Amino acid sequence: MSRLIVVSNRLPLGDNPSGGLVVALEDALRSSGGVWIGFSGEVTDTPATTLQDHPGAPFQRLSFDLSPQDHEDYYLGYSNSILWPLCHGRPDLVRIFPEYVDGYRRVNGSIADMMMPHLREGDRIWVQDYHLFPLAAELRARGVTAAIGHFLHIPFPGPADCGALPNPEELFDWLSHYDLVGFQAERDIGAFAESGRQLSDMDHLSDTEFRLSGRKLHAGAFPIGIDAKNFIAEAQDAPDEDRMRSLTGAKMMIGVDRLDYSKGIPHRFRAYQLLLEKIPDLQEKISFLQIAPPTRGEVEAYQDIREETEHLAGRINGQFASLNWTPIRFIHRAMARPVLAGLYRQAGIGLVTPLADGMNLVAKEYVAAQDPADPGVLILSRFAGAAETMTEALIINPHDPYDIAQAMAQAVRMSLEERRERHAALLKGVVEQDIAWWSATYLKALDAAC
Ligand code: GDG
Repeated sequence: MSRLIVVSNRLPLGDNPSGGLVVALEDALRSSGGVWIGFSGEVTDTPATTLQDHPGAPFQRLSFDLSPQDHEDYYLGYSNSILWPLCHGRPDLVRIFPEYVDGYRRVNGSIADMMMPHLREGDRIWVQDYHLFPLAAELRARGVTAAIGHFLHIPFPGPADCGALPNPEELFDWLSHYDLVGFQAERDIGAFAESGRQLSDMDHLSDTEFRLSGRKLHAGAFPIGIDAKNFIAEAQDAPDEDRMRSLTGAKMMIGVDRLDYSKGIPHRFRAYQLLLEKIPDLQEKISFLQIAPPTRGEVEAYQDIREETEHLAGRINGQFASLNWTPIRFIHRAMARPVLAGLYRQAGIGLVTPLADGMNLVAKEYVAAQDPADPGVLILSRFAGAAETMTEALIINPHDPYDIAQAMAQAVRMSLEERRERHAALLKGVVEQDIAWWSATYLKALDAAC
């Protein structure tokens, strides 16, 4: 079997992997051998690269630091102030500076330089996510002929958003050097096909084959999953947080998201406010726990979303709280994974309302964590990639507070029989298309594409 080279923005450096994606990529590396390459997380004036053996496994980890300038231009700049907002339909939040484009090209070129001595004949290279679009082009320019695949974890932008890039033609040129481009959902292939048709010389050869800048490119949808078996076990073993229940005596609704403007957190707060106004009987019978750990705090748009969210939570609590009931608890820090699993299990409603999202793993974790005998109800945005497969959830339009509030009321009142039916169907999908399925399916398609 040929070796696997994984490149991702962040390299997990601990000895005990956490999170389904890390486990899956490590498993793939373990069975084929190879190297995992990524940013160490260190921003320093004297950036270094470090090669380490992975303890007890036949692969190595190659990490690189970033200079403050590269971190600003490549990571905070082009990746998170241009690509992220555009891929999530927020051109109003884009900040374009020529240094960002240069920095993005520069860092991808340096990563390619750094990789060259570690590549061998017959390797397969799997590039993860939007930070690294130019990597295949950079490697090809250095003579690499290996199979190179890309997987995009976030939505692919449609023509209007793609057109707001400072360099839309270059994006398609970068992509043309991959053998396989993987997306989360069918809708992303549609957006890719349409944007490519309008903004580049791309020809559509078949449902999954395109010709771009004279090269043939395969595209496919590979919906990412979670480490379902482990997550189910973790939720079953989680200590029952009786404290939560006795504090509220109410049905708990949970939201878990990085505090990102794409996740629709203020929209769901407003919907909850509407619910409490329109159906006062539900006051004190429902409570909302929102966990939203901080992320990318250096980017202005993230400071704004924090202020908006805290303000709304305060206003709703001020309007409705009583001596023994707090309508919203908003926690702006990360919880340990087992605690999270236990909280999902206790929550009668899982609220996942992004305005745009590649997949959304929280939706899958919530389903996996439920007690099948008495499961909770998932409310899911139609704009999450997960909505393509998780059709038994209550699917809502996250821009419409009436629609979300109506789904909340429906969830509170849903019969046990209906909850069980919906949950059984959802769980089947989550278990069958788990993270191991995802990586195996992608790598098989990469082999086939070459
Ligand atoms: C990107 C795409 C795509 C959250 N808070 C805590 C915590 N989390 C964990 C969740 C979940 C993960 O973080 C978030 O995953 P999502 O999929 O919801 O969203 P993104 O971070 O935006 O991920 C997304 C994903 O990539 C994979 O391809 O699905 O669309 O945007 O696992 O549980 N974990 C812990 N404490 C927290 O407080 N331990």
